Order: sequence, then C-alpha cells, then structure tokens
Amino acid sequence: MLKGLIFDLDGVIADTARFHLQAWNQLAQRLDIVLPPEANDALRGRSRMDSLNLILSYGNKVDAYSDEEKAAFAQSKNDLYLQLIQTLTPADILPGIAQLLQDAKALGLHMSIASASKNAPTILKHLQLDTAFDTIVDPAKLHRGKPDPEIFTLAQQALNLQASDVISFEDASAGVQAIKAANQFAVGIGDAQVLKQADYIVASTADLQLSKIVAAFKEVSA
Ligand code: B16
Ligand code: MG
Repeated sequence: MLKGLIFDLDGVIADTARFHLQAWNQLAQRLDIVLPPEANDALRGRSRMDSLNLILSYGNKVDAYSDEEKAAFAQSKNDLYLQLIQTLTPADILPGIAQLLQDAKALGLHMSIASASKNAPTILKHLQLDTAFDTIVDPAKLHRGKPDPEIFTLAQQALNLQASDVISFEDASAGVQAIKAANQFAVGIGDAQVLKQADYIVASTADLQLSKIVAAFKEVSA
C-alpha cells in the first residue's frame, strides 16, 4: 500500500543539474578535457568524487593526479557551484512539483529526499522547502553512490516503510537503476530511452500528476 514518496533533488525538485554541469564544464576546460554529449546524463546523480573521476576518464587522466589534487579540483568545482546556487529562489522549483507535494500531503503520504548532494539542505532552504520533507538522507553516511540502491533504501527505512510502500522519483539513469535495485516503484523524469528501466516515465516534471502515478503504482502492485 502506498505510504510514502522519495525524491531525488537535482533535476527533480529544482533544475540545479544545469549548475552542476556548468561548474564541471569549467573544471574540464581547465584540465583540457572535452566532455562528450553523454556526460550530460552520466554526471547526473553521481557523487562529487565519482563525477570527477568520470570527467578525468573522459580525458584519459584518471591516474594523472594525486588524491590531494583531485580533492582540490572537487573543492573548486563546489566553490563555483555554491556561487551559482545562491541565485535560487522558490521560483526555481520545477513545474508541477509544488502541486505534487501539496497533493501528497493531502493524501497523508510521508516524504523523504534521497539526493547525492551534500548541498541539498542549502538548496531546500533557498527554495523554502526545508520543512516540506520528513527526512533527508545524509549523503556523507553513504558507503556507495547511485546506481547502488543504498540511498533509496535508507530513505525508505528513515520513513519506517517497506520497499513496496513507496514511489521514488529520479531524473538520472543511475538514479533509476538505484531505485529498481532497491525494489521500489520508479518514476523517471526525462528521456524515455535513457530512463527505460523506470516503471512510469514522463518527459518533464510538468507532466507529473499524483493521481495518474498512483494508478500506475496500483496496477503494478495488484
Ligand atoms: P554535491 P541528486 C546529485 O544530486 C547531482 O545530480 C550530481 O550531479 C552531483 O554530483 C551530486 O548530487 C553530488 O552533489 O557535489 O553538491 O555534493 O541528483 O542525487 O539530487
Ligand atoms: Mg538528479
């Protein structure tokens, strides 16, 4: 029985994915690495260090730097990212999300954030959504990043729910993979080809309608 919703943040609640990409692109340029088009999806949802290693792999430079140098690269990316997210306001909540959260509250559903971002609490504050969720998983406590199911399982446990009680929302293929590995119902937001493992797919958050999603969830759970 549906009792809770679990949300990724970047690319689902707010369009911060473009800021991550902008900041990573700037670092890649500095390191003389050209990011291929597929980097756009591949970088979504991955932890900061996993993202950095992926970028270095695009330039065949995974072993070119020490751990200290890599930590400094990640820090400088995050410094720029922090500047970019200063501009966020509630107007940056993606279309359809405010209504979805309101409808979920009205149904008495519990809600959690499962974001790989250590900046999630700051972003939620800027969006004035810091009291909208029952729990936020602390990514610093994770052993493995998406596509590993750990973050979605922890979010579900923090809500005291079973995998069959929740619907989870993601914009990244790594995230959808993580949800399915956690045996939860996955809503994918974005390119249907990229997110094909999801149980229910919409092109944009504007297309999210809780009644339709719940109907699809009930069909699968029946
Ligand atoms: P930070 P999500 C993810 O957030 C982003 O999609 C990903 O691009 C980023 O590298 C990761 O958070 C870590 O973020 O560097 O801010 O700690 O999509 O899981 O909400
Ligand atoms: Mg995301």
